[in-house]
Amino acid sequence: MIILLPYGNKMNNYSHKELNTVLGRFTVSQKKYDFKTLTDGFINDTFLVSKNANPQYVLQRVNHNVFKNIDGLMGNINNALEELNDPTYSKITLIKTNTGNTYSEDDHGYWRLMTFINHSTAYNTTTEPHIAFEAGKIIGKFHLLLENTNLDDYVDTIPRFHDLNLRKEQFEEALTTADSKKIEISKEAIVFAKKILVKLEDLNAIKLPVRVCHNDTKLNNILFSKNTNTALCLIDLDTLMKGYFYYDFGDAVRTIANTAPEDEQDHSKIVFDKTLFEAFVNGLAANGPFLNPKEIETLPLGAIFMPFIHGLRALTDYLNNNIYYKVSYENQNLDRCLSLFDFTQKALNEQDYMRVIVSEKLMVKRN
Ligand code: GN1
Ligand code: MG
Repeated sequence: MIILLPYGNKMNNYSHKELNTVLGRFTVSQKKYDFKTLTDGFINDTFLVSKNANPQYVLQRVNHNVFKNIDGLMGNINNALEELNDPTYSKITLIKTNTGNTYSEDDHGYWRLMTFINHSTAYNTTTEPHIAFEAGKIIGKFHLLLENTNLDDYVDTIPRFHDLNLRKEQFEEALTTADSKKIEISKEAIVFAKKILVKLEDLNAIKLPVRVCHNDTKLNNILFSKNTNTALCLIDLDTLMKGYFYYDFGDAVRTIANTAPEDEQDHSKIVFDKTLFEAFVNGLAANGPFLNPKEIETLPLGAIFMPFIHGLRALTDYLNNNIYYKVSYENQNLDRCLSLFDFTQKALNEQDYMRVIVSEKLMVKRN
């Protein structure tokens, strides 16, 4: 098997000395820190910074190939951090550089340093309704806190990130250039993609309020208290930009109602778990009403839209020979696609059920 090196892999090969030099440009006490590479992300390079085995900070090199507008991205995060003030929301803050900036640039790229919340953890998957509930509660809180933020202050850091027309064009383009063997291997996925693309066309026509969304609300982007399992905050604010609520709903559902990881190869392990789904929706509802009826109507489709669009992007990247996502083996993008498409189908089978649940729990009851 060919093991492809992760995209931009050199980043993970920094020596502690080099990373300490980067840290020296930030306003932290100058000690010799230890670094551990965190490998869960597919885009940036992330390091946990510790002193005497105590985690203190998270250092990140932002992937400039993906995020072209670093100033805009950091500006978005700063704007949101100003609004995310609430006793039940623990936010992560950015540590300034010695020159008062929120990031530092060198030959290797753009670096930023963030505070680490002690005794916190994140989960890739869960079987616990309490975790699903807490995830819903913190996502709802995040949206409530950002409800009145000025949309004009936010730039689109990845233009058309969740635009299905763009993802369709990129997929069709990949089909014209891909290796014929790859097309053959993924032929069932290609047929499925074409079918679902038609099904989701109507979603575009619905007029919805534009909100500042997180746009990557998979479960492992939520931080939990290790002691109480209370959700603390959302992390990874890079894709924070304008969008529709169903994006954040759907991305959470794909990783919470499914107890299997997103590249699970044994599809019998991929499930749409109703207990977890309901716990998640209950968590959203615990914030009181904050969605309009049209937004609520789109949620069941959102729960197929998000796994599907991620599956489609993974398929496109597989056909393009893994130029976007970091992969640890050649067919990982295809495995992610097949698993995400499987969940898409399972969520599609539960459309009527989801419609009942979201309307029962999230619609304002009028007497
Ligand atoms: C990427 O690197 P990470 O895990 O933050 C991707 C998300 C996907 C995710 C797949 C900018 O995020 O959209 O949900 O992989 N981010 C970007 O889990 O493409
Ligand atoms: Mg991300």
